Amino acid sequence: MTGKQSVVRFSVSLPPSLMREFDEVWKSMGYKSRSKAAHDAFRSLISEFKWMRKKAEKIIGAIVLLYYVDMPSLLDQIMHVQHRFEDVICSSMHVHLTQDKCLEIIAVKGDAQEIKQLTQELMIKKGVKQLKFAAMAP
Ligand code: NI
Repeated sequence: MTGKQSVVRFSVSLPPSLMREFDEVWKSMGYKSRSKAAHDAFRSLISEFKWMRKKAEKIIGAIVLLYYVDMPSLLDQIMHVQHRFEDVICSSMHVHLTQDKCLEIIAVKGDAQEIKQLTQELMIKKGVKQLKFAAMAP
């Protein structure tokens, strides 16, 4: 095995507005080169795709959930869902954001179908403002 992997160069056709937006984003994020930013964007798309396609495979990631605490019984419901999926939940963190909003970060590991089911059950609850799942490609 040699140390460093070789690279492939190729050309991509994009609308100028998308390229401008991409350049603005990676520069403001602190990337030093477009290649490194594109590399990470590719990696992120692949992770996302693998997660969507996976059936019975194992995945790891985190569910980030923003919800209103003043919705009747929502807190209880969110807790009960998490108890039912305890075999795929490694850990969770609750942050009291404002008077009426909470953020929950749930680290998950295990069966992709089960994790998908968990995110869907949380997502559809009334009072859940936003849910994101960050899948990592192990
Ligand atoms: Ni809270």
